[in-house]
Amino acid sequence: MDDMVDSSIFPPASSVYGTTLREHVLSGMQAAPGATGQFTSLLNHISLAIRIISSRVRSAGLAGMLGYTGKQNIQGEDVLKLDEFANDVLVEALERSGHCGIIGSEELDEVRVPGSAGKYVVLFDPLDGSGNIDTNGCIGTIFAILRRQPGELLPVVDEALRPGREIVCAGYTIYGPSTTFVLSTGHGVDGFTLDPNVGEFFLSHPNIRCPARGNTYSVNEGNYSTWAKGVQDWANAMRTPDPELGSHGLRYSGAFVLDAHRTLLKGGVFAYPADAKNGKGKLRLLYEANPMAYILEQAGGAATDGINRMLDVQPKALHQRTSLVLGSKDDVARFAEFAKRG
Ligand code: AFP
Repeated sequence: MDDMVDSSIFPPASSVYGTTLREHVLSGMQAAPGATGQFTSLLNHISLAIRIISSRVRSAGLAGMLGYTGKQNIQGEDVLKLDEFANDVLVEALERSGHCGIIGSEELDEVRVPGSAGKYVVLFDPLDGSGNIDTNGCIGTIFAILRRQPGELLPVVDEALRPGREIVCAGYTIYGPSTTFVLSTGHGVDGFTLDPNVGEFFLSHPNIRCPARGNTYSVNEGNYSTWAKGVQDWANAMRTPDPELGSHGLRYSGAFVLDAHRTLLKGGVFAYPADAKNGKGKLRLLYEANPMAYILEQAGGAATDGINRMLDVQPKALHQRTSLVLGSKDDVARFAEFAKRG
């Protein structure tokens, strides 16, 4: 008997292979009283969509997926072929899951209502930073999940127009040198890396915490002349070595998902303030700002519209833009001090 394996006892997963995303999500479900498995299934569908997108991104140049579709989205932006592909894959995965009642996407004019009675609302930016695609730069996917409001018989757009504090799960993926999946279901933040040979995400960054202060700032300084005076003063302060805070390096990739990810891991601050061209800011409240704000807060960081907490903003429109400042608590607070001066 001694040499027989007791099949009821798994060896510690780390002894042979790491914890998979699937296991991680499942163990969260088992710990949640009354869980039905629908949320787990929804996340599994999202994870599959992400792996399909990742695979296509990796071969984009070979698969004829570079360049534009010739169409424009509701925001008047030219739609790239990969934008469209990523959107279609996510929409299909969510529809097939049977658990998503309302879909909102940066690439869809209106919310989509799958024919199911799914109890979740999923909002996403299918391919963030898509301006980087044709130059082989980093791009990513960002999403947020909310529970549909109890008692609603018919899904309505208002179910998508809810403040970020009602999010129950948010995540993003970076299609970079490796494919990274960062996820929060409201109990901290964990990061997973795709093993492309196995086709699985493995836990690589458990319990991510954003440092209270960092030594980089991330902003499109090309917009300097069109910022409010307070924001200009902030940028000047960041450029100037401070006796107490030291000096700050500038890091900006043009892909929000990457700039936010670096800020989450290493600390510092990312800012996309309003400017003359983007009077209300550029980033999308529902598809970019809120999911990332949720993740930053879950990791001990902060996110604001410059002054006020991002997750408390009441959305009024699906494609609403916002100014956004996120990162280390102290660095986000420092931005607000300058912004309040006008
Ligand atoms: P999309 O690629 O999804 O349209 O988003 C691009 C983006 O909104 C965000 O990823 C960047 O932080 C930001 O634009 C870059 O804007 P600038 O080119 O104005 O700096």
